[in-house]
Amino acid sequence: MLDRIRNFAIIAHIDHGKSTLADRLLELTHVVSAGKHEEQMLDRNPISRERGITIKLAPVTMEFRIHNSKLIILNLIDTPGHVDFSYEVDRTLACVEGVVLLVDATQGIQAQTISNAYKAIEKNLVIIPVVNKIDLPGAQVEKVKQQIVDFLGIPEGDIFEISAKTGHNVQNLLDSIISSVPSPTASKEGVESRALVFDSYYDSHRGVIAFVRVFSGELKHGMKVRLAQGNRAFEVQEVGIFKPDLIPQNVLDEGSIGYVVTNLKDIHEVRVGDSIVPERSTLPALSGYRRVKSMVYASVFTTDTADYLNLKKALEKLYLNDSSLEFTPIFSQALGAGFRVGFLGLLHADVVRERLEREFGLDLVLTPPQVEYRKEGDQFFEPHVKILIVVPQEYSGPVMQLCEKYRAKFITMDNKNQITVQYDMPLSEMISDFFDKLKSVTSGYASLDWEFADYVPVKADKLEVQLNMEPIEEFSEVVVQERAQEKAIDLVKKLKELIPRQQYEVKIQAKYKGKIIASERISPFRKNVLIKSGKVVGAGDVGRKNKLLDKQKEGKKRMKMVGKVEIPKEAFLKLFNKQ
Ligand SMILES: Nc1nc2c(ncn2[C@@H]2O[C@H](COP(=O)(O)OP(=O)(O)OP(=O)(O)O)[C@@H](O)[C@H]2O)c(=O)[nH]1
Ligand SMILES: [Mg+2]
Repeated sequence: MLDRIRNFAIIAHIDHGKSTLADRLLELTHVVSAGKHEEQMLDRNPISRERGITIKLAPVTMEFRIHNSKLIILNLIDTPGHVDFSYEVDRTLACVEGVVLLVDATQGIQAQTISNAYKAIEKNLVIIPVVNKIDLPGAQVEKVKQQIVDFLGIPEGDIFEISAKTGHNVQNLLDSIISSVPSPTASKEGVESRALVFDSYYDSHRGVIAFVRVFSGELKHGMKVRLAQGNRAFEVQEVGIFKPDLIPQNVLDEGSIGYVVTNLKDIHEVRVGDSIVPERSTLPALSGYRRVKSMVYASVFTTDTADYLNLKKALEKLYLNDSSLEFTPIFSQALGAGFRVGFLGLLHADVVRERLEREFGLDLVLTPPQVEYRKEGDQFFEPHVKILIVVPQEYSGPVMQLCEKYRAKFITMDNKNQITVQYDMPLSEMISDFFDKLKSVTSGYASLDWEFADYVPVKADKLEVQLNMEPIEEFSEVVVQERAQEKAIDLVKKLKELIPRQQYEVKIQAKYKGKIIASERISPFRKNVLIKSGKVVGAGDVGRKNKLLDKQKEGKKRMKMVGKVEIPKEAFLKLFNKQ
């Protein structure tokens, strides 16, 4: 049975055509008919579809008969290319024996091509290199093949040239997947069942559904099992495979990829990376994954404070299908009750915000994503990341100059067809406008990959914003010393623009390490709604006069008292969006 199974993934840099290739493979194996499905059909989340990017791994089982002989079962997992979702790639690679490494013929090797290929190499997976999009007029097939030869050290003849769009040469690639991806290795005789959980989601009718790769033994309906690490027992309600919808099966055999309906009600009990073993088994868990960790944090409030509970419910619901989301309740004097939410990166933050607003109809105020500083005694520590930039040689100078400006330290450089350069950079710098600047100094050619490196001691402190001597938490944040002055000046200037005149003078000050390092003032002003263009309106007409005064009152309701200063809610939105 094992020799009929092939488990493989498609990996690549973002947009190089993974999901499009998956479409063609699904057609060739008759899971779907050509022209009868949406493009990139494995991208099922509406935001994924709209933005044209994959944000979740997607498994699917196909069957294929080679040359009228035996039936082969192909388990494909499509992966996201964007760096924020690289954890999905890690999880996928623990379940397969081989990968198709796609490279876009118009782009060449880019940052996630390299980082994802390294992950596959580390796991000793068979790599099938493929140049995609050869149908495009801008395709540079020979040049890109040479890049792959230099990078992987393989003969040029091993590289496939395909068009995932037209399907050109995809049949040959499929044959090669079957012939060169090894079957799963058989476990020793008599070893008990053990399956790795590589993903899970919550179904309101059937409880948690775990995605598994069976490494030994089998799983079937009615088996009494438990989660090896979570130590939670349950009875298997159903097993099945992805087509890509869930299709029940009698049994999930050794080597296969499928799902298990657990009937457990709490997604936290079925942690990704845990193993399912027989209830009485003493087998340890399979080696799982490093834990995901939030990299950037934003405070999230609803514009209407009455919506707080809806926000809470929405976050809890999203969490059921996105265990990388992390949130804790917070309270702001001006913005009310909210949450501090941790994300994998800026794109993840943006996708979550959009889902909260659209799927749950919420209107939100989000502070700009920030990194989390740690403090031991007086010493601050900030997170650093290792970044990898891939860029054509002629841009290496500007790229290196740019990195220096963002407090980055050079690690290494590799100079073959293109430059790949590594830096150690504070995460706070990377999530500022670094990527935009990188794109602009390289005419869009540079690509960037990053991973968390370490917490590093840094001179930093809280930059405290005061309005009329009162500290305002909402505008204050930890800032490194090198950036304190520019940040302070920028912040007080913006606040001066956004805070309307009050009936008394407002002093805006930024305090850092006990000193005021920037300040502005807003002179007092009394807005008289009864005077318009110098003329008194509504004179004599009491009704009109009251209406105007009521309107002013209404407006006041939308104001937030921050300390003793009234600030319109829009000011927060504008400030947070501009930063
Ligand atoms: N002309 C042409 N376009 C292609 C080909 N393969 C993919 N594309 C297009 O490239 C774009 C990206 O394709 P996707 O399949 O979504 O890429 P992906 O690698 O899955 O992207 P992520 O999952 O977001 O990393 C889409 O507009 C595809 O239609 C190809 O062989 N030729
Ligand atoms: Mg995709």
